[in-house]
Amino acid sequence: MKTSAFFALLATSLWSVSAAPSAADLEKRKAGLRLIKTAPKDAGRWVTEEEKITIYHSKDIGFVDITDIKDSDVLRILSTPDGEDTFSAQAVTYPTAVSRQSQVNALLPLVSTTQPQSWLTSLTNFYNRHYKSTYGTQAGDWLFNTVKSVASVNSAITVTKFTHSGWNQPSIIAKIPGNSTNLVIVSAHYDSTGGSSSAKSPGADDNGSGVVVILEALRVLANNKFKGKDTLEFHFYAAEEGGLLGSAAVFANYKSTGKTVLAVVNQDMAGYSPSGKISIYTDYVDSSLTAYTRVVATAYTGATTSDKCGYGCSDHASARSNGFPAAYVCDEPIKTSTPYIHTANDALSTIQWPTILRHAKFTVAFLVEASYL
Ligand SMILES: *[C@@H]1O[C@H](CO)[C@@H](O)[C@H](O)[C@H]1NC(C)=O
Ligand SMILES: CC(=O)N[C@H]1CO[C@H](CO)[C@@H](O)[C@@H]1O
Ligand SMILES: [Zn+2]
Repeated sequence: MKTSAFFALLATSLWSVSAAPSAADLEKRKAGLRLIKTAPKDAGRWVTEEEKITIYHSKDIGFVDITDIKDSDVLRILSTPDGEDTFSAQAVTYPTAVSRQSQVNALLPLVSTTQPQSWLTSLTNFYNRHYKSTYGTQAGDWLFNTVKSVASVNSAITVTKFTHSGWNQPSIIAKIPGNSTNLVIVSAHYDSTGGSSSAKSPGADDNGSGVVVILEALRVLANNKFKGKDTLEFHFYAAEEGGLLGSAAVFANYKSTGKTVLAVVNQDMAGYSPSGKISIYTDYVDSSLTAYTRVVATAYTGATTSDKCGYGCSDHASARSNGFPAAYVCDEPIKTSTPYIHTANDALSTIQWPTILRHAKFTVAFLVEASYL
């Protein structure tokens, strides 16, 4: 159920970033610097690619790279404090209860960690998956071929590379067509970061875990020739660690081509949870979709926790800033989350497989339920 009241931006006296670059800005661009924002009211500062890692990632400061964002609506949303939203995403009415239990319950026993263990081993064996390194590009080729092979059991499924300008690592999109072209999207980024662009960074939990979770959901739905009312997409983003660059390009494209998106559920870390509960984050997201996501997660995986992760936390911010309803699902509240993030110790051995299983089951359940929105 949805109405397509696209992008109802209300005029207000918002502080905003100028979309027109000055001559001095063009010089900085030419020198290879990037303009990043760390908060709604941060006008942005020019940094090197290396400084993104050494100054911001190392202190867990979220940021959005806005160097190439030209859309003034997007810049306005990125400059609006959380909770002071003066825009609404594509308006969708979400159910308050689950309704596809028999279909979901038939699929959940097919979800397993066998393939995720093998995929995450391959992903973490790349020395790093930095979006500008050759390892990062090789990881993209491996992931593209793996997604294609998982999808190949159902010829209705398409798998495409979304190529980016400025770096070689592609984003990858798998699509299970439904009766309608309206989209329900689950996403994760597959790039990783360590202490520098050339440092070792296996990125097991951050954020290889999200990748294998949505890939396992694709495997189960593909094997069962699942077809819903809405079209399902699985997005594997490049360059999240560069400041949400891959997802920004994908959603800018979806906005400019007028796609109808009913839901985007992003998962970044999905493999380390001492609490044993899915955590649904509540800042810089669509509150209605977040409530619905919690309904589905609770129905199929039990009690959930909540937290906030701040500005530029992960790729759901790109969906939201382009006017699409977005939610963020994580493995744990920040305080008790993996201590190994963004280091060489974010290794396969720290992954808790029951957590991966829980998130993969949630993803299957969400996709089946939401495919009838
Ligand atoms: C899709 O359309 C076909 C043909 O009209 C119909 O049989 C099927 O039930 C529809 N599926 C869903 C999930 O709406
Ligand atoms: C920006 C980044 O490094 N990626 C994210 C991976 O997941 C964690 C937890 O969800 C985020 O905090 C990171 O920002
Ligand atoms: Zn990360």
